[in-house]
Amino acid sequence: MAKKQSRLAGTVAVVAALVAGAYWVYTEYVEDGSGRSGGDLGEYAPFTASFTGRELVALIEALPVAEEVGEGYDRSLFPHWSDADGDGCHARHETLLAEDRSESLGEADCGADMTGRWVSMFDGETVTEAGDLDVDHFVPLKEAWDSGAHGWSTERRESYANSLERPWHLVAVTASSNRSKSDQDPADWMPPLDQVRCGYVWAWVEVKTEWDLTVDPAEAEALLDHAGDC
Ligand SMILES: [Ca+2]
Ligand SMILES: [Ca+2]
Repeated sequence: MAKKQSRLAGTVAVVAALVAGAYWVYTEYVEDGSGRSGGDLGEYAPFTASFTGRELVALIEALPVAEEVGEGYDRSLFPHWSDADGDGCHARHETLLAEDRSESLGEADCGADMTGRWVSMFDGETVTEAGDLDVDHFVPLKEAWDSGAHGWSTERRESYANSLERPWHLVAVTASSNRSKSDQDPADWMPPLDQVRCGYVWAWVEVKTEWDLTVDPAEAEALLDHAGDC
């Protein structure tokens, strides 16, 4: 009888250890953020991203914090839209071609009246007429100006305004969501679609990092706040 009880106790202890181990792995996974990093982003965004919450925090903390300039901006200081590769299709239209999901558009269709299928990452809406989309500068031109681009040459500002190298630099979104964002940073505006919030913060930080832009104190705090949920 005593032997049977001790065998039972041993089994209980092994099961308890397994449960505790599984719980530890689970919480590490969730706290790490790796469970959400890629998420559903590809369904909504024209790019995918792979990062942990900790990596995102490290990227934010590496950005220099500085007050914004707040004066001197004019949209015309960032010439756009340009056709850098001279193929007759400018950056707005190149972005629309690249982000089309209908797979029916080719270079020959480049133009203002394209019909295809786009998913607007800020609000998740599907759009079929190019005219209903704005091509958004992920980090708005005024935000870029205020956080470093005021010191750039016109050529560099033109490169920034028309950059096609990263699929998150310019994104086609519904005109209404782009106008609600306007030139605000994540301290004042985040996309209404919950699923893309971590990816939104990540892409924002990528642009700021790549282009040597600063973050203002309120923006840094907001970015870290949001990253805490990723
Ligand atoms: Ca082109
Ligand atoms: Ca800012």
